Amino acid sequence: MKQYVPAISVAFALGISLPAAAQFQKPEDAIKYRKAAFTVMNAHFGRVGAMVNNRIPYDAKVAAENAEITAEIAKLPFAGFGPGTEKGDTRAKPEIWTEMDKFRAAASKMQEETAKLATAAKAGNPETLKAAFGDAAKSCKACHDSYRKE
Ligand code: ASC
Repeated sequence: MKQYVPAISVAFALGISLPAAAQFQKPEDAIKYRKAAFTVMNAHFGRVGAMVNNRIPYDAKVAAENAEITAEIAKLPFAGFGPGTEKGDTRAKPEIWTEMDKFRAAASKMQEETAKLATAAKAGNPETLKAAFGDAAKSCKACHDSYRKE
């Protein structure tokens, strides 16, 4: 029998930083929460990507705002991967829960890279931003390749 454990204790157990206490009534709520966080992160990271790839004009202020939001939101989704949240409306692979240390390491790496992205964006140099964006995107992809279904 799987037992549902509130996100806050899971986050502490995993050593993942929670900027604010997220709490879920049911596993389905945790799944919705983590997906919502990834969706918001994608919108802001994508905005930075559009600049880096010259799809929209480079604007240092807009880049810095969006990179900052990306780095903040990056702290959120992993609270939603507690025990009991393996099944449901999710593309998360079961390996997440059998390789939780590796998953946690990949999550931390992405959090580090998005923090570096925010720092790079503040520096106001598009070339520096581009390099940091590439590193951050790699850290997203690494996790998707191992832990997300198509
Ligand atoms: C994005 C986004 C991702 C990553 C990934 C990088 O903009 O939504 O999931 O970049 O595609 O390879």
